[in-house]
Amino acid sequence: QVVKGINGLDKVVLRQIRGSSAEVYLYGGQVTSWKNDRGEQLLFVSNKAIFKPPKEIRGGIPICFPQFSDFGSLEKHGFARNRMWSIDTNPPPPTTNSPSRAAIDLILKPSKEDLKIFPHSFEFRLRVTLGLEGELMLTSRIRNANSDQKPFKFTFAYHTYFSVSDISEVRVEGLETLDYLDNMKKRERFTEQGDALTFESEVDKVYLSSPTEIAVMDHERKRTFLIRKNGLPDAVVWNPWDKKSKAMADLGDNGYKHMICIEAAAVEKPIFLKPGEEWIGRQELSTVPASYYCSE
Ligand code: TA6
Repeated sequence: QVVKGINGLDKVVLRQIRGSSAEVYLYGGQVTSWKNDRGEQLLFVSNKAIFKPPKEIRGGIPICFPQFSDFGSLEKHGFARNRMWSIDTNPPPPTTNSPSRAAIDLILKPSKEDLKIFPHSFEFRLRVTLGLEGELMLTSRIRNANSDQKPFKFTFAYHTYFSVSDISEVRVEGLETLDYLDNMKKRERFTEQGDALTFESEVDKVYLSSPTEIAVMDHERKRTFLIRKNGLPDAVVWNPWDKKSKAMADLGDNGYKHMICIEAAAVEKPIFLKPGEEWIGRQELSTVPASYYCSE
């Protein structure tokens, strides 16, 4: 099941009978490819991405855990994205027994070094499932495995980079009129206007208590991405635009034009887990032709 990817890093390839596929690197537990049944790549991975630990992979779906961004004392976005995950040999039972199920179960437990910076024993089980129609589901189960009576808290995001033809032509629906924290303005709280989001400069916002469905419309490709989330109240929207792009060696000067990050997340209110408790956070991605989607 495990094959060699870039720089000899282990990866798992999921394939569906109708032709869709996905790739998951054990490094970071990171999805780095999601293709539809026509073989079109739906996720953005920078052509300058560095597949070399401990550098995180720029693109796909990095997992931010146990901390989103720098909302805490850990390194930015936590450490799950630059740890080596393992295949879970004792995964939770599948929710469906469908013969067409293509899935992989990974697990991350803290190393001794991790426990020095995050002194909590946890078990993080990640299931990546590719559905018959090419939909991509990520399910995270995080359990407090502390043997002392200590609870712990964390923040989380599926830092999903969608591939778009041209960021200036993209519209995002589902976040209108919500409150958000603006990372570019010291995380001050604002309220979004009533219109769908469009992009003409850098954006870095955390939308609070967002609906469970968000749509990303790519007019040029006549494609709409649907993001459905569960257990993840917030939604992050990020595009670095030209200046920040240039400052990031692994994004490439024009990388920003072809990506938009929409991230199912739990940021504003950290998740608390008592010993033995488990949290589940899901993100399901699918696509529909642009004309099929109607937000009303
Ligand atoms: O999710 C948005 C964000 O937190 C931004 O502030 C931006 O810096 C981005 O993530 C990328 O972070 P990274 O550490 O991967 O360069």
